[in-house]
Amino acid sequence: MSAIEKVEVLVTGAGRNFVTLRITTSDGVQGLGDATLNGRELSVASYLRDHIAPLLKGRDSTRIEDTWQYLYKGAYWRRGPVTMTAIAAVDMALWDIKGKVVGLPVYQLLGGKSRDKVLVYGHASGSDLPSLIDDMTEFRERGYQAIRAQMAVPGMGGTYGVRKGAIYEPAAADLPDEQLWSTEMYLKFAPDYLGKVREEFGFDFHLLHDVHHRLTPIEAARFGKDVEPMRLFWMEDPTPAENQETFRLIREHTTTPIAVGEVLNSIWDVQHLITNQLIDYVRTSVTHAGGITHLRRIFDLAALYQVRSGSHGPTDLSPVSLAAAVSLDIAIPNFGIQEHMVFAPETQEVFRGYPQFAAGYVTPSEAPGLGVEYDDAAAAKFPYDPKYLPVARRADGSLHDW
Ligand code: GCO
Ligand code: MG
Repeated sequence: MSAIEKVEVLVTGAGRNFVTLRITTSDGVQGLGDATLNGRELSVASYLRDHIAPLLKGRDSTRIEDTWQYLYKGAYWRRGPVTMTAIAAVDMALWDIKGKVVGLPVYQLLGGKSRDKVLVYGHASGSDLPSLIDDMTEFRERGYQAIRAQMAVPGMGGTYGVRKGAIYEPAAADLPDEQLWSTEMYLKFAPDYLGKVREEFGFDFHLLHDVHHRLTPIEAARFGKDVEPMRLFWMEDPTPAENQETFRLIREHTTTPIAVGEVLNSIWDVQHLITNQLIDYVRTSVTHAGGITHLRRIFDLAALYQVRSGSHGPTDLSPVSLAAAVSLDIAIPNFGIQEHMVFAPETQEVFRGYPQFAAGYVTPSEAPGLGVEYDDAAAAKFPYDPKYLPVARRADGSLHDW
């Protein structure tokens, strides 16, 4: 038996804040797991350090499923982003260790390749139409075959998904940024600029758009109908997903494909959406939805209903998360697309060996395990600095979903 000997929770602010779990076995094999929950990082660090690490010491590192069940059922309290992120980190680290022990990349342990490469989408954005078009041009030139387009709505200042310079969705120290939201203005401008993007670049690439939970079901239905001529690959998070049944109304009105899941954490959170075929893509992330073991279960359920994967993968998840997601993407039969962004230089300094982009696709590392290494000395240069995501308010001052 190769027992778990050491459990370390590593926190760094390398480009963004990241929490990484490192497990070392009695044979000296190390595994990494991503435990980053943007804006609430230290809650997961504490969950791991104070409540999970003592349970792991001495356990058989090869028993991945049993450890998952032990941590899930053993907590008594179920689900939720903090718990599921903590369990995910342990799960990824144990898959990483198993791969290293047998000398195979993790995707081989998941059944091997179902495809040669993993289609990814990049994020183009702009504060106005000319800058969005410029950014789209750049993504096209870099070889992206799928691009998400987001533009600031005039008069609304900054909004989600629009980069400020090189920084994506900058989180704020002290208090969250307050951003204005107007559904009326968004519904007026967004279909229009998505149409202009198609006019400019045509239809020989996939165009995606993130609504970021901002609309009511009937507004989302209207939006979906309005953008049908643009043939989106998907509209993402058209309405908040806590009430899964609410998607039926959107579904009944539009053929625009629907993607949901980045804020959801378990198979039960997406069960109704999937089994009623209310969505086309499930976007739960390997970090926030219980790791490789649990995300595989979600994708297998989805496959029965012709729902495909579309894993969440912004740069507020670490390169370990990307490596784990791509291990699944390459192996599962019902892969759809993978979100992809270029990590900040500081992040690249700390994490090495993660999947790299080439001509529209990424491929998993052939190194044993997940293939990612963590540089402690580099991480120490970037201390953790607490930050918050913004909040959104309507003109009357009331809070809207961000
Ligand atoms: C996406 C997301 C993210 C989230 C972010 C919050 O589609 O990539 O919407 O950008 O806003 O992950 O931390
Ligand atoms: Mg999103």
